[in-house]
Amino acid sequence: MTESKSLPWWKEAVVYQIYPRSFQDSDGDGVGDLKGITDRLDYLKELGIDVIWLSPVYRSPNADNGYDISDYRAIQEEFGGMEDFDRLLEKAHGLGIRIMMDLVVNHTSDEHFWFAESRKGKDNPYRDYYIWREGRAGGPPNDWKASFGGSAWEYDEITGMYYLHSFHKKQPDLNWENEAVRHAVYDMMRWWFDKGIDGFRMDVISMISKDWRYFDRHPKDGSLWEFSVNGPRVHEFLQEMNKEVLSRYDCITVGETAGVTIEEAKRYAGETGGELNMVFQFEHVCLGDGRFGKWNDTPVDLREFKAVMGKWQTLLAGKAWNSLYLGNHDQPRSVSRFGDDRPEYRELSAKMLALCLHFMQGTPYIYQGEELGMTNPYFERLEDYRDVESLNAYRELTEAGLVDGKDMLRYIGQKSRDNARTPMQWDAGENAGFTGGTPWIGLNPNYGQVNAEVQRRDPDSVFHFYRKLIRLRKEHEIIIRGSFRDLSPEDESVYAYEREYRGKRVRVLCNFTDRTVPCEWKLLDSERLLIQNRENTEKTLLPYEALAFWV
Ligand code: TEU
Repeated sequence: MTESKSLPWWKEAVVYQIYPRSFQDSDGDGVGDLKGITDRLDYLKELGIDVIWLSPVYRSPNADNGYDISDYRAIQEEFGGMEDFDRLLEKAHGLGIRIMMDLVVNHTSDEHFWFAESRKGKDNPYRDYYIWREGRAGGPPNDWKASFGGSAWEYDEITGMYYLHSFHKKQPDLNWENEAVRHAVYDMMRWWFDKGIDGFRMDVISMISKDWRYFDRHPKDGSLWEFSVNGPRVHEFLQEMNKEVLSRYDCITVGETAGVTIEEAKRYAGETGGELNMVFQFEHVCLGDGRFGKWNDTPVDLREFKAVMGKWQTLLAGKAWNSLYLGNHDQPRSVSRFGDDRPEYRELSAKMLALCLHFMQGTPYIYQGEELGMTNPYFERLEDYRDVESLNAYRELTEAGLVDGKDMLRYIGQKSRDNARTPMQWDAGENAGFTGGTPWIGLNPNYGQVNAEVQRRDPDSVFHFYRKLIRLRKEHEIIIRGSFRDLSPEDESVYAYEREYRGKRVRVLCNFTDRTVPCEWKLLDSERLLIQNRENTEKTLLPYEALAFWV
């Protein structure tokens, strides 16, 4: 395929995800807000990112921290007003930073006007905006289970029927088979684009087409995923969305596509266009999942990690564009999950992970605090957690006698979504500079040592290491355009890979362990060096040593 001279801007961009609730509070209510983000734009400009992905800021009753939207055209009161959003957008654009919103249209809140109307009666004009079915034998229509536990069907006494909810019962699934729903969504998207936003991250977009052939088939594990990801009409819907909306704007789009395969990704994010720019795959963050999903403390196997990352690097090349991430608001902190968050290794392994990811092909996504090496907080009491997914799982698995309470608390400490949702650590002052009030969730106790103020002053910090990685991506097109080759897939300690472009090669070596290991791949000529996280002039890799160099 002939190579295009210039690439679309989103292929050269670095995206920074903000979870507004936990980023910066400006009015002392203990919850982050839009003005707080605006006040911190200079920090993001210094980091060097190009796009901000804002987790939902729309009006919501917060059953799922904003992923349950009651008004797509209004701002969540705790976050401020539309004028605050407009000011954020204007200042971000003034700094050359684009804004990507979170599009949550697999479901709404049950407090959305559409659902309030839909449940009023079977002949209400909005009835078919949602998915209603008669119960069976005095119970739900079938045994599909919701992602946050329990049945995926909720009984509604007004019309004596059940509605489908893939997640919380306050998040009724929209009926995408209904053309009126689709066009109402497209109208809303255009409304936001016409305000000047630059794109959307699309929440569980692989789930909008349910596969009704499985309505009566008993699910393997009861999970709704089997019947709702990559459904029969999902590509038809996204091609329509692209035609009606996305193709009319110079925008960035990324689909959150749990369950996506390489073949499906080529359809969602194919280079020929027609649907989305890229997708988030989940294979690497689901490594180690077992009988109870992620609820375990199984460590990540490096060879499995390399196999997944290498597969997506090589099999999408030239056919679809990769997104690159290790963390987000749903995942544990990446340095705790994939690195080593013990104090002596936290910074080194955070830099190693960053180097490993940012030298790969695709658009990198940095989750707030990742650029500081923020870690899991390991709260010791269940009452310190807020996440509905964690709390429901604790109750469901312990009450069923499937998991011991102490073990489950340990698993939550490892995998809860709250691990990424503790307040951003700005400084060593009160509440880490996040709020002058009582934070909605506890802080990580290590904020005195791990915070932005300390790291902005330290040239060897994780923060400045990320700044350098972002700069290198812009200076060397081999990072964006080069091919990928894993040099030693079977090595249990080191991730060694190369990028090649127009006869030039860059080699990346990352020691994922706390042991010093021999490394024949290493060249010692400092002239070739692009970046390293620690000094070492031996043909070895010290604990969590990482470097990239010209070959
Ligand atoms: O997450 C969808 C999803 O896959 C989650 O179930 C996630 O993988 C899981 O929680 C990890 O354990 C999206 C949003 O990112 C999430 O915050 C929302 O809760 C969910 O959709 C419903 O909107």
